[in-house]
Amino acid sequence: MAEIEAQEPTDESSGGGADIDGRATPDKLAGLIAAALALGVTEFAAGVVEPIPSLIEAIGNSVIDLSPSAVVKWGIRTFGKWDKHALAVGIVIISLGLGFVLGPATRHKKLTAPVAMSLAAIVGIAAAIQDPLSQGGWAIIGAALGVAAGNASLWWMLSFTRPSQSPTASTADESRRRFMLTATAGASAAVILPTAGRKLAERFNVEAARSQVVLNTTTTSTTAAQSSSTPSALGVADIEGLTPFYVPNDEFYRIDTAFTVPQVDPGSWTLKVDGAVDNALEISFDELVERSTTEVDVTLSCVSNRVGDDLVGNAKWIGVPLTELLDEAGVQPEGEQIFSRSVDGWTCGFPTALAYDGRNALVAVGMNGEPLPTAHGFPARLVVAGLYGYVSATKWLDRITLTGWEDADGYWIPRGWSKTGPIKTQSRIDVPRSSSIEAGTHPVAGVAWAPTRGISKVEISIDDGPWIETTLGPIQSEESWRQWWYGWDATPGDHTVKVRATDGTGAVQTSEPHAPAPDGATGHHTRAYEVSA
Ligand SMILES: Nc1nc2c(c(=O)[nH]1)N[C@H]1C(S)=C(S)[C@@H](COP(=O)(O)O)O[C@H]1N2
Ligand SMILES: [Mo]
Repeated sequence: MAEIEAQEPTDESSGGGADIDGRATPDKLAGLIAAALALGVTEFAAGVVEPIPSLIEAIGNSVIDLSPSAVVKWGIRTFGKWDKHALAVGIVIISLGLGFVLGPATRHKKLTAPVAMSLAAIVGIAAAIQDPLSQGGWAIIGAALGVAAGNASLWWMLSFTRPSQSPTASTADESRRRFMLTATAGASAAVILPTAGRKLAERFNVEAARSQVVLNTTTTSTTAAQSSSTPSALGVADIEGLTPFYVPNDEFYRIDTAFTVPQVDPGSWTLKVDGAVDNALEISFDELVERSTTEVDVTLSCVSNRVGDDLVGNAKWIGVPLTELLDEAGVQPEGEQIFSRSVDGWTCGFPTALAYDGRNALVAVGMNGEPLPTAHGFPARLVVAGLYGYVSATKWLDRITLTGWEDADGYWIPRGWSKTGPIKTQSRIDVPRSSSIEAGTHPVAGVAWAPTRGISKVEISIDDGPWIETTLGPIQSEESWRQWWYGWDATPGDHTVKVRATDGTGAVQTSEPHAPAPDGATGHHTRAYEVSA
Protein backbone atom coordinates (compact mmCIF):
# COMPACT_ATOMS: atom_id res chain seq x y z
CA MET A 1 0.00 0.00 0.00
CA ALA A 2 2.63 2.45 1.13
CA GLU A 3 4.74 1.49 -1.83
CA ILE A 4 2.02 2.17 -4.34
CA GLU A 5 1.18 5.53 -2.82
CA ALA A 6 4.79 6.50 -2.95
CA GLN A 7 5.00 5.44 -6.53
CA GLU A 8 1.98 7.36 -7.86
CA PRO A 9 3.30 10.92 -7.48
CA THR A 10 6.57 10.00 -9.15
CA ASP A 11 4.59 8.51 -11.95
CA GLU A 12 2.61 11.71 -12.42
CA SER A 13 5.30 14.30 -12.02
CA SER A 14 8.42 12.80 -13.53
CA GLY A 15 6.73 10.18 -15.64
CA GLY A 16 5.75 13.09 -17.82
CA GLY A 17 9.21 14.01 -19.08
CA ALA A 18 10.29 11.81 -21.91
CA ASP A 19 7.05 10.02 -22.26
CA ILE A 20 4.62 12.87 -22.52
CA ASP A 21 4.95 13.43 -26.24
CA GLY A 22 4.53 9.77 -26.79
CA ARG A 23 1.16 9.60 -25.09
CA ALA A 24 -0.14 13.13 -25.42
CA THR A 25 -1.82 12.29 -28.72
CA PRO A 26 -3.51 9.08 -27.53
CA ASP A 27 -4.65 10.92 -24.38
CA LYS A 28 -6.22 13.70 -26.44
CA LEU A 29 -7.81 11.12 -28.70
CA ALA A 30 -9.11 9.22 -25.68
CA GLY A 31 -10.67 12.43 -24.29
CA LEU A 32 -12.24 13.25 -27.64
CA ILE A 33 -13.75 9.79 -27.98
CA ALA A 34 -14.96 9.79 -24.38
CA ALA A 35 -16.69 13.16 -24.87
CA ALA A 36 -18.29 11.97 -28.09
CA LEU A 37 -19.40 8.80 -26.35
CA ALA A 38 -20.87 10.74 -23.43
CA LEU A 39 -22.87 12.90 -25.83
CA GLY A 40 -23.76 9.89 -27.98
CA VAL A 41 -25.15 7.97 -25.01
CA THR A 42 -27.40 10.90 -24.01
CA GLU A 43 -28.69 11.12 -27.59
CA PHE A 44 -29.28 7.38 -27.68
CA ALA A 45 -31.17 7.50 -24.37
CA ALA A 46 -33.32 10.31 -25.80
CA GLY A 47 -34.23 8.06 -28.70
CA VAL A 48 -35.13 5.08 -26.53
CA VAL A 49 -37.20 6.74 -23.81
CA GLU A 50 -39.53 9.50 -25.03
CA PRO A 51 -39.40 11.87 -22.03
CA ILE A 52 -35.59 11.89 -21.92
CA PRO A 53 -34.68 15.07 -23.76
CA SER A 54 -31.82 15.40 -26.18
CA LEU A 55 -29.32 17.53 -24.29
CA ILE A 56 -28.03 18.97 -27.56
CA GLU A 57 -31.57 20.17 -28.27
CA ALA A 58 -32.08 21.52 -24.77
CA ILE A 59 -28.78 23.41 -24.90
CA GLY A 60 -29.55 24.64 -28.42
CA ASN A 61 -32.89 26.03 -27.26
CA SER A 62 -31.25 27.77 -24.31
CA VAL A 63 -28.50 29.22 -26.44
CA ILE A 64 -31.15 30.73 -28.72
CA ASP A 65 -33.13 32.09 -25.77
CA LEU A 66 -30.10 33.57 -24.03
CA SER A 67 -28.45 35.00 -27.12
CA PRO A 68 -28.95 38.67 -27.83
CA SER A 69 -31.53 39.05 -30.57
CA ALA A 70 -28.84 40.41 -32.89
CA VAL A 71 -26.93 37.14 -32.61
CA VAL A 72 -30.05 35.07 -33.29
CA LYS A 73 -30.86 37.17 -36.33
CA TRP A 74 -27.25 36.91 -37.47
CA GLY A 75 -27.48 33.13 -37.21
CA ILE A 76 -30.67 33.07 -39.23
CA ARG A 77 -29.17 35.34 -41.85
CA THR A 78 -25.83 33.56 -42.10
CA PHE A 79 -27.04 29.97 -42.07
CA GLY A 80 -30.55 30.50 -43.44
CA LYS A 81 -32.69 27.46 -42.94
CA TRP A 82 -29.63 25.58 -41.70
CA ASP A 83 -29.31 27.87 -38.67
CA LYS A 84 -30.40 25.19 -36.19
CA HIS A 85 -28.06 22.61 -37.76
CA ALA A 86 -25.18 25.06 -37.55
CA LEU A 87 -25.88 25.56 -33.87
CA ALA A 88 -26.01 21.80 -33.25
CA VAL A 89 -22.70 21.36 -35.04
CA GLY A 90 -21.27 24.18 -32.91
CA ILE A 91 -22.42 22.53 -29.68
CA VAL A 92 -20.93 19.20 -30.73
CA ILE A 93 -17.62 20.78 -31.78
CA ILE A 94 -17.29 22.63 -28.47
CA SER A 95 -18.08 19.44 -26.53
CA LEU A 96 -15.51 17.48 -28.51
CA GLY A 97 -12.99 20.28 -28.07
CA LEU A 98 -13.47 20.04 -24.31
CA GLY A 99 -12.88 16.31 -24.57
CA PHE A 100 -9.63 16.98 -26.38
CA VAL A 101 -8.14 18.83 -23.40
CA LEU A 102 -9.88 16.55 -20.92
CA GLY A 103 -7.82 13.47 -21.83
CA PRO A 104 -4.39 14.84 -20.91
CA ALA A 105 -5.85 16.72 -17.93
CA THR A 106 -7.45 13.57 -16.58
CA ARG A 107 -4.19 11.68 -16.92
CA HIS A 108 -2.79 14.36 -14.64
CA LYS A 109 -5.67 14.41 -12.16
CA LYS A 110 -8.02 11.51 -12.29
CA LEU A 111 -11.02 13.50 -11.07
CA THR A 112 -10.83 16.10 -13.84
CA ALA A 113 -13.06 14.13 -16.19
CA PRO A 114 -15.87 13.34 -13.72
CA VAL A 115 -15.89 16.93 -12.48
CA ALA A 116 -15.81 18.49 -15.97
CA MET A 117 -18.35 16.07 -17.40
CA SER A 118 -20.68 16.58 -14.44
CA LEU A 119 -20.46 20.33 -14.94
CA ALA A 120 -21.30 19.90 -18.62
CA ALA A 121 -24.17 17.63 -17.58
CA ILE A 122 -25.46 20.28 -15.19
CA VAL A 123 -25.46 22.82 -18.04
CA GLY A 124 -27.52 20.36 -20.11
CA ILE A 125 -29.94 19.65 -17.25
CA ALA A 126 -30.35 23.34 -16.48
CA ALA A 127 -31.10 23.95 -20.15
CA ALA A 128 -33.69 21.17 -20.14
CA ILE A 129 -35.33 22.54 -16.98
CA GLN A 130 -35.91 25.93 -18.52
CA ASP A 131 -37.01 24.48 -21.86
CA PRO A 132 -40.82 24.11 -21.81
CA LEU A 133 -40.59 21.18 -24.21
CA SER A 134 -38.15 19.15 -22.11
CA GLN A 135 -38.50 17.58 -18.72
CA GLY A 136 -35.60 18.45 -16.45
CA GLY A 137 -36.09 15.37 -14.26
CA TRP A 138 -35.69 13.00 -17.17
CA ALA A 139 -32.70 15.00 -18.40
CA ILE A 140 -30.88 13.94 -15.22
CA ILE A 141 -31.16 10.30 -16.29
CA GLY A 142 -29.82 10.93 -19.79
CA ALA A 143 -27.03 13.13 -18.45
CA ALA A 144 -26.05 10.61 -15.75
CA LEU A 145 -25.80 7.85 -18.33
CA GLY A 146 -23.65 10.10 -20.50
CA VAL A 147 -21.32 11.06 -17.66
CA ALA A 148 -20.95 7.42 -16.61
CA ALA A 149 -20.18 6.27 -20.15
CA GLY A 150 -17.78 9.16 -20.77
CA ASN A 151 -15.80 8.60 -17.59
CA ALA A 152 -15.67 4.84 -17.77
CA SER A 153 -14.46 4.92 -21.35
CA LEU A 154 -11.91 7.62 -20.67
CA TRP A 155 -10.35 5.88 -17.67
CA TRP A 156 -10.36 2.61 -19.55
CA MET A 157 -8.57 4.10 -22.55
CA LEU A 158 -6.12 6.02 -20.38
CA SER A 159 -5.20 2.81 -18.61
CA PHE A 160 -3.73 1.53 -21.85
CA THR A 161 -1.75 4.66 -22.61
CA ARG A 162 -0.25 4.80 -19.10
CA PRO A 163 3.53 4.39 -19.15
CA SER A 164 4.14 0.84 -18.13
CA GLN A 165 5.53 -0.07 -14.75
CA SER A 166 7.75 -2.66 -16.40
CA PRO A 167 8.38 -1.20 -19.81
CA THR A 168 9.30 -4.20 -21.83
CA ALA A 169 8.73 -3.89 -25.53
CA SER A 170 6.10 -6.58 -25.60
CA THR A 171 3.84 -5.08 -22.89
CA ALA A 172 4.11 -1.65 -24.52
CA ASP A 173 3.02 -3.18 -27.82
CA GLU A 174 0.24 -5.03 -26.11
CA SER A 175 -0.99 -1.80 -24.46
CA ARG A 176 -0.88 0.06 -27.75
CA ARG A 177 -2.82 -2.69 -29.46
CA ARG A 178 -5.46 -2.71 -26.74
CA PHE A 179 -5.71 1.07 -26.81
CA MET A 180 -6.27 1.05 -30.54
CA LEU A 181 -8.96 -1.59 -30.20
CA THR A 182 -10.77 0.20 -27.41
CA ALA A 183 -10.46 3.58 -29.11
CA THR A 184 -11.84 2.16 -32.36
CA ALA A 185 -14.73 0.51 -30.55
CA GLY A 186 -15.41 3.71 -28.58
CA ALA A 187 -15.28 5.89 -31.69
CA SER A 188 -17.64 3.55 -33.55
CA ALA A 189 -20.08 3.57 -30.66
CA ALA A 190 -19.83 7.36 -30.50
CA VAL A 191 -21.03 7.52 -34.11
CA ILE A 192 -23.55 4.66 -34.04
CA LEU A 193 -25.31 5.53 -30.77
CA PRO A 194 -26.39 9.08 -31.57
CA THR A 195 -27.29 8.11 -35.14
CA ALA A 196 -29.46 5.29 -33.85
CA GLY A 197 -30.88 7.58 -31.17
CA ARG A 198 -31.91 10.20 -33.73
CA LYS A 199 -33.45 7.51 -35.91
CA LEU A 200 -35.34 5.99 -32.98
CA ALA A 201 -36.59 9.42 -31.88
CA GLU A 202 -38.43 9.72 -35.20
CA ARG A 203 -41.04 7.34 -33.76
CA PHE A 204 -42.06 10.20 -31.51
CA ASN A 205 -42.79 12.62 -34.35
CA VAL A 206 -46.30 13.53 -35.36
CA GLU A 207 -46.03 13.12 -39.13
CA ALA A 208 -48.28 10.03 -39.03
CA ALA A 209 -50.96 11.86 -37.06
CA ARG A 210 -50.64 14.86 -39.34
CA SER A 211 -51.11 12.85 -42.50
CA GLN A 212 -54.41 11.53 -41.16
CA VAL A 213 -55.96 14.95 -40.71
CA VAL A 214 -58.82 15.55 -43.10
CA LEU A 215 -59.44 19.23 -43.62
CA ASN A 216 -62.95 20.51 -43.74
CA THR A 217 -63.23 22.70 -46.81
CA THR A 218 -66.93 22.57 -47.54
CA THR A 219 -67.32 26.31 -47.65
CA THR A 220 -64.83 28.73 -49.07
CA SER A 221 -64.66 32.44 -48.65
CA THR A 222 -64.88 34.84 -51.57
CA THR A 223 -61.18 35.51 -51.40
CA ALA A 224 -60.43 31.87 -52.05
CA ALA A 225 -62.96 31.62 -54.84
CA GLN A 226 -61.44 34.68 -56.47
CA SER A 227 -57.99 33.16 -56.49
CA SER A 228 -59.02 29.94 -58.17
CA SER A 229 -57.81 31.42 -61.44
CA THR A 230 -54.17 30.68 -60.81
CA PRO A 231 -51.39 32.88 -62.12
CA SER A 232 -50.06 30.05 -64.26
CA ALA A 233 -53.35 29.94 -66.11
CA LEU A 234 -52.77 33.56 -67.00
CA GLY A 235 -49.21 33.18 -68.22
CA VAL A 236 -47.34 34.62 -65.26
CA ALA A 237 -45.62 31.28 -64.75
CA ASP A 238 -43.78 31.96 -68.01
CA ILE A 239 -41.56 34.41 -66.17
CA GLU A 240 -38.93 32.03 -64.90
CA GLY A 241 -37.76 32.84 -61.42
CA LEU A 242 -40.75 34.97 -60.45
CA THR A 243 -42.00 33.91 -57.01
CA PRO A 244 -45.30 32.04 -57.37
CA PHE A 245 -48.39 33.70 -55.94
CA TYR A 246 -48.73 30.78 -53.51
CA VAL A 247 -45.35 29.76 -52.15
CA PRO A 248 -45.27 25.95 -51.87
CA ASN A 249 -45.21 24.76 -48.26
CA ASP A 250 -41.75 23.24 -48.49
CA GLU A 251 -40.32 26.48 -49.88
CA PHE A 252 -42.13 28.78 -47.48
CA TYR A 253 -39.72 30.70 -45.25
CA ARG A 254 -39.43 29.44 -41.71
CA ILE A 255 -38.57 31.60 -38.73
CA ASP A 256 -38.81 30.58 -35.12
CA THR A 257 -36.82 30.13 -31.96
CA ALA A 258 -37.49 26.39 -31.80
CA PHE A 259 -34.23 24.46 -32.05
CA THR A 260 -36.12 21.37 -33.14
CA VAL A 261 -39.65 21.48 -34.50
CA PRO A 262 -42.08 20.83 -31.62
CA GLN A 263 -43.93 17.53 -32.10
CA VAL A 264 -47.42 18.14 -30.78
CA ASP A 265 -49.77 15.17 -30.58
CA PRO A 266 -53.11 16.43 -31.91
CA GLY A 267 -54.92 13.74 -29.91
CA SER A 268 -54.05 15.25 -26.56
CA TRP A 269 -53.65 18.86 -27.70
CA THR A 270 -56.26 21.48 -26.88
CA LEU A 271 -56.53 25.19 -27.54
CA LYS A 272 -57.32 27.28 -24.50
CA VAL A 273 -58.93 30.72 -24.71
CA ASP A 274 -58.83 32.44 -21.33
CA GLY A 275 -57.94 35.60 -19.43
CA ALA A 276 -60.34 38.54 -19.57
CA VAL A 277 -63.25 36.54 -21.00
CA ASP A 278 -66.71 35.58 -19.69
CA ASN A 279 -66.28 31.86 -20.35
CA ALA A 280 -62.89 30.30 -20.88
CA LEU A 281 -62.85 27.81 -23.76
CA GLU A 282 -60.93 24.64 -24.33
CA ILE A 283 -61.21 23.17 -27.80
CA SER A 284 -59.95 19.82 -29.05
CA PHE A 285 -58.16 19.46 -32.36
CA ASP A 286 -61.02 17.48 -33.91
CA GLU A 287 -63.48 20.19 -33.00
CA LEU A 288 -61.20 22.88 -34.37
CA VAL A 289 -60.79 21.05 -37.69
CA GLU A 290 -64.54 20.55 -37.82
CA ARG A 291 -65.04 24.29 -37.50
CA SER A 292 -62.20 25.27 -39.85
CA THR A 293 -64.10 26.17 -42.97
CA THR A 294 -62.69 29.57 -43.81
CA GLU A 295 -60.01 29.76 -46.49
CA VAL A 296 -58.10 32.98 -47.02
CA ASP A 297 -55.02 34.19 -48.88
CA VAL A 298 -52.70 36.02 -46.52
CA THR A 299 -49.11 37.19 -46.97
CA LEU A 300 -46.94 36.59 -43.94
CA SER A 301 -43.77 38.56 -43.38
CA CYS A 302 -40.99 38.52 -40.85
CA VAL A 303 -40.02 41.83 -39.28
CA SER A 304 -36.36 40.91 -39.78
CA ASN A 305 -36.80 40.69 -43.52
CA ARG A 306 -34.30 43.04 -45.08
CA VAL A 307 -35.12 44.94 -48.24
CA GLY A 308 -34.92 42.43 -51.10
CA ASP A 309 -34.86 39.34 -48.87
CA ASP A 310 -37.26 36.44 -48.82
CA LEU A 311 -38.53 36.13 -45.25
CA VAL A 312 -41.98 36.73 -46.67
CA GLY A 313 -44.48 34.41 -48.31
CA ASN A 314 -48.06 34.08 -49.39
CA ALA A 315 -50.29 31.07 -48.77
CA LYS A 316 -53.88 29.96 -48.63
CA TRP A 317 -54.74 29.39 -44.99
CA ILE A 318 -57.63 27.30 -43.71
CA GLY A 319 -58.96 27.90 -40.24
CA VAL A 320 -61.50 29.34 -37.83
CA PRO A 321 -61.91 33.10 -37.66
CA LEU A 322 -60.42 34.28 -34.40
CA THR A 323 -63.45 36.51 -33.73
CA GLU A 324 -65.70 33.45 -33.76
CA LEU A 325 -63.78 31.98 -30.83
CA LEU A 326 -63.44 35.33 -29.09
CA ASP A 327 -67.17 36.00 -29.35
CA GLU A 328 -67.90 32.60 -27.93
CA ALA A 329 -65.60 33.28 -25.00
CA GLY A 330 -66.99 36.81 -24.58
CA VAL A 331 -64.13 39.31 -24.43
CA GLN A 332 -64.32 41.67 -21.46
CA PRO A 333 -63.30 45.32 -21.79
CA GLU A 334 -59.96 44.65 -20.03
CA GLY A 335 -59.05 42.18 -22.76
CA GLU A 336 -57.21 44.73 -24.89
CA GLN A 337 -54.50 42.35 -26.05
CA ILE A 338 -54.67 38.97 -27.74
CA PHE A 339 -51.72 37.32 -26.11
CA SER A 340 -50.91 33.91 -27.50
CA ARG A 341 -48.55 31.21 -26.39
CA SER A 342 -46.88 28.33 -28.16
CA VAL A 343 -46.35 24.90 -26.61
CA ASP A 344 -42.64 25.75 -26.56
CA GLY A 345 -43.21 28.83 -24.42
CA TRP A 346 -42.84 31.42 -27.19
CA THR A 347 -45.37 34.26 -26.92
CA CYS A 348 -46.64 37.29 -28.77
CA GLY A 349 -49.48 39.79 -28.60
CA PHE A 350 -51.42 42.33 -30.63
CA PRO A 351 -54.38 44.65 -29.98
CA THR A 352 -57.75 42.89 -29.76
CA ALA A 353 -59.27 45.72 -31.78
CA LEU A 354 -57.28 44.61 -34.84
CA ALA A 355 -58.96 41.19 -34.84
CA TYR A 356 -62.27 43.06 -35.14
CA ASP A 357 -61.36 45.70 -37.74
CA GLY A 358 -62.38 43.56 -40.70
CA ARG A 359 -59.06 41.94 -41.50
CA ASN A 360 -58.72 38.17 -41.64
CA ALA A 361 -57.35 36.70 -38.44
CA LEU A 362 -57.47 32.91 -38.22
CA VAL A 363 -56.63 30.05 -35.98
CA ALA A 364 -55.26 28.11 -38.94
CA VAL A 365 -55.03 24.34 -39.31
CA GLY A 366 -54.36 24.21 -43.05
CA MET A 367 -51.81 25.74 -45.42
CA ASN A 368 -52.21 25.60 -49.20
CA GLY A 369 -54.74 22.79 -48.93
CA GLU A 370 -52.70 20.59 -46.58
CA PRO A 371 -52.72 20.15 -42.83
CA LEU A 372 -50.32 22.72 -41.40
CA PRO A 373 -46.75 21.42 -41.88
CA THR A 374 -45.07 20.72 -38.52
CA ALA A 375 -42.46 23.40 -39.19
CA HIS A 376 -45.27 25.90 -39.77
CA GLY A 377 -47.11 25.16 -36.56
CA PHE A 378 -49.03 21.86 -36.62
CA PRO A 379 -51.57 21.33 -35.15
CA ALA A 380 -52.63 25.01 -35.16
CA ARG A 381 -51.26 28.52 -35.52
CA LEU A 382 -52.40 32.09 -35.75
CA VAL A 383 -52.41 33.97 -39.03
CA VAL A 384 -53.30 37.64 -38.84
CA ALA A 385 -53.30 39.70 -42.03
CA GLY A 386 -51.16 42.83 -41.97
CA LEU A 387 -49.09 42.09 -38.87
CA TYR A 388 -45.51 40.87 -38.80
CA GLY A 389 -45.15 37.30 -37.55
CA TYR A 390 -43.36 38.23 -34.33
CA VAL A 391 -46.46 39.97 -32.90
CA SER A 392 -49.15 37.68 -34.28
CA ALA A 393 -48.35 34.39 -35.99
CA THR A 394 -47.87 31.95 -33.09
CA LYS A 395 -47.09 28.47 -34.34
CA TRP A 396 -47.81 25.32 -32.25
CA LEU A 397 -50.48 27.47 -30.66
CA ASP A 398 -51.53 26.37 -27.21
CA ARG A 399 -53.30 29.23 -25.48
CA ILE A 400 -54.88 32.56 -26.31
CA THR A 401 -55.14 34.81 -23.28
CA LEU A 402 -56.95 38.15 -23.26
CA THR A 403 -54.89 40.63 -21.25
CA GLY A 404 -54.47 44.34 -20.71
CA TRP A 405 -52.09 45.94 -23.22
CA GLU A 406 -49.49 46.62 -20.55
CA ASP A 407 -49.98 43.35 -18.70
CA ALA A 408 -47.95 41.10 -20.95
CA ASP A 409 -45.16 41.46 -23.51
CA GLY A 410 -44.41 38.86 -26.18
CA TYR A 411 -41.05 37.12 -26.62
CA TRP A 412 -39.40 39.74 -28.87
CA ILE A 413 -40.61 42.87 -27.06
CA PRO A 414 -38.10 42.89 -24.16
CA ARG A 415 -35.49 41.99 -26.78
CA GLY A 416 -35.83 45.39 -28.32
CA TRP A 417 -38.54 45.04 -30.95
CA SER A 418 -41.54 47.31 -31.28
CA LYS A 419 -44.68 46.29 -29.42
CA THR A 420 -46.86 47.00 -32.45
CA GLY A 421 -45.93 45.44 -35.75
CA PRO A 422 -47.97 46.50 -38.80
CA ILE A 423 -46.36 45.24 -42.01
CA LYS A 424 -44.75 48.02 -44.00
CA THR A 425 -45.27 48.41 -47.73
CA GLN A 426 -42.48 46.60 -49.59
CA SER A 427 -41.57 45.43 -53.06
CA ARG A 428 -38.90 43.12 -54.41
CA ILE A 429 -37.27 42.41 -57.75
CA ASP A 430 -37.01 38.64 -58.32
CA VAL A 431 -35.80 38.56 -61.93
CA PRO A 432 -33.45 38.87 -63.67
CA ARG A 433 -31.78 37.01 -60.81
CA SER A 434 -28.35 36.96 -62.40
CA SER A 435 -26.44 40.22 -62.35
CA SER A 436 -24.89 39.58 -65.74
CA ILE A 437 -27.31 39.37 -68.64
CA GLU A 438 -27.20 39.81 -72.38
CA ALA A 439 -28.60 42.83 -74.16
CA GLY A 440 -32.21 42.45 -75.31
CA THR A 441 -35.65 42.34 -73.78
CA HIS A 442 -35.82 40.83 -70.31
CA PRO A 443 -38.76 40.52 -67.98
CA VAL A 444 -38.12 42.45 -64.78
CA ALA A 445 -40.53 40.97 -62.27
CA GLY A 446 -41.20 40.47 -58.61
CA VAL A 447 -43.70 40.81 -55.82
CA ALA A 448 -45.02 43.73 -53.76
CA TRP A 449 -47.00 43.63 -50.55
CA ALA A 450 -48.88 45.91 -48.17
CA PRO A 451 -51.25 43.48 -46.46
CA THR A 452 -54.66 44.88 -45.45
CA ARG A 453 -54.03 47.95 -47.60
CA GLY A 454 -53.38 46.15 -50.88
CA ILE A 455 -51.15 47.15 -53.77
CA SER A 456 -52.45 49.60 -56.35
CA LYS A 457 -49.30 50.27 -58.35
CA VAL A 458 -45.73 49.03 -58.77
CA GLU A 459 -43.14 51.13 -60.58
CA ILE A 460 -39.52 50.63 -61.52
CA SER A 461 -36.82 53.13 -62.25
CA ILE A 462 -33.89 52.28 -64.50
CA ASP A 463 -30.62 54.08 -63.78
CA ASP A 464 -32.49 56.49 -61.50
CA GLY A 465 -34.62 57.59 -64.43
CA PRO A 466 -38.35 58.33 -64.33
CA TRP A 467 -40.69 55.83 -62.61
CA ILE A 468 -42.27 53.41 -65.07
CA GLU A 469 -45.51 51.66 -64.23
CA THR A 470 -45.37 47.85 -64.41
CA THR A 471 -48.12 45.31 -65.09
CA LEU A 472 -49.72 43.86 -61.98
CA GLY A 473 -50.40 40.16 -61.53
CA PRO A 474 -53.90 38.75 -61.94
CA ILE A 475 -54.65 37.97 -58.33
CA GLN A 476 -55.75 40.84 -56.27
CA SER A 477 -56.33 40.51 -52.57
CA GLU A 478 -55.69 43.29 -50.14
CA GLU A 479 -54.12 40.87 -47.70
CA SER A 480 -51.83 39.19 -50.21
CA TRP A 481 -48.87 40.24 -52.19
CA ARG A 482 -49.15 41.05 -55.84
CA GLN A 483 -46.89 39.88 -58.64
CA TRP A 484 -45.68 42.49 -61.12
CA TRP A 485 -43.57 42.54 -64.30
CA TYR A 486 -42.20 44.75 -67.03
CA GLY A 487 -40.43 44.07 -70.33
CA TRP A 488 -37.08 45.82 -70.06
CA ASP A 489 -35.11 46.49 -73.19
CA ALA A 490 -31.63 46.17 -71.70
CA THR A 491 -28.84 47.96 -73.55
CA PRO A 492 -25.13 47.05 -73.13
CA GLY A 493 -23.42 48.58 -70.11
CA ASP A 494 -23.95 48.79 -66.35
CA HIS A 495 -27.49 49.45 -65.17
CA THR A 496 -29.48 49.57 -61.96
CA VAL A 497 -33.15 48.79 -61.55
CA LYS A 498 -35.11 49.79 -58.48
CA VAL A 499 -38.70 49.21 -57.51
CA ARG A 500 -41.37 50.91 -55.42
CA ALA A 501 -44.98 50.11 -54.65
CA THR A 502 -48.03 52.21 -53.92
CA ASP A 503 -50.52 50.75 -51.48
CA GLY A 504 -54.29 50.73 -51.75
CA THR A 505 -54.59 54.01 -49.85
CA GLY A 506 -52.35 55.74 -52.39
CA ALA A 507 -49.34 55.93 -50.08
CA VAL A 508 -46.05 55.46 -51.92
CA GLN A 509 -43.42 53.15 -50.43
CA THR A 510 -40.71 55.22 -48.78
CA SER A 511 -37.21 55.35 -50.25
CA GLU A 512 -35.75 56.04 -46.79
CA PRO A 513 -33.44 53.12 -45.91
CA HIS A 514 -34.18 51.66 -42.49
CA ALA A 515 -32.80 48.52 -40.86
CA PRO A 516 -35.28 45.82 -39.75
CA ALA A 517 -35.00 46.69 -36.03
CA PRO A 518 -37.16 47.68 -34.27
CA ASP A 519 -40.26 47.65 -36.49
CA GLY A 520 -39.40 46.56 -40.04
CA ALA A 521 -37.07 47.57 -42.87
CA THR A 522 -37.80 50.25 -45.45
CA GLY A 523 -36.12 51.43 -48.61
CA HIS A 524 -36.24 50.56 -52.28
CA HIS A 525 -34.94 47.22 -53.48
CA THR A 526 -32.31 47.82 -56.15
CA ARG A 527 -30.47 45.38 -58.39
CA ALA A 528 -27.40 46.09 -60.47
CA TYR A 529 -26.90 44.48 -63.89
CA GLU A 530 -23.96 44.12 -66.20
CA VAL A 531 -25.46 43.92 -69.65
CA SER A 532 -23.19 42.47 -72.32
CA ALA A 533 -23.61 43.21 -76.00
N1 LIG B 1 -43.98 29.25 -31.59
C1 LIG B 1 -43.44 30.19 -32.37
N2 LIG B 1 -44.21 30.81 -33.27
C2 LIG B 1 -43.70 31.77 -34.07
C3 LIG B 1 -42.34 32.15 -33.96
C4 LIG B 1 -41.54 31.49 -32.98
O1 LIG B 1 -40.35 31.76 -32.81
N3 LIG B 1 -42.13 30.51 -32.21
N4 LIG B 1 -41.83 33.12 -34.78
C5 LIG B 1 -42.76 34.04 -35.40
C6 LIG B 1 -42.15 34.80 -36.45
S1 LIG B 1 -40.96 35.93 -35.98
C7 LIG B 1 -42.54 34.70 -37.76
S2 LIG B 1 -41.95 35.77 -38.92
C8 LIG B 1 -43.50 33.66 -38.18
C9 LIG B 1 -42.95 32.84 -39.32
O2 LIG B 1 -43.85 31.83 -39.68
P1 LIG B 1 -43.36 30.70 -40.67
O3 LIG B 1 -42.16 30.05 -40.06
O4 LIG B 1 -44.51 29.76 -40.84
O5 LIG B 1 -43.01 31.38 -41.96
O6 LIG B 1 -43.83 32.78 -37.12
C10 LIG B 1 -44.04 33.39 -35.88
N5 LIG B 1 -44.49 32.38 -34.99
MO1 LIG C 1 -40.35 37.06 -37.75
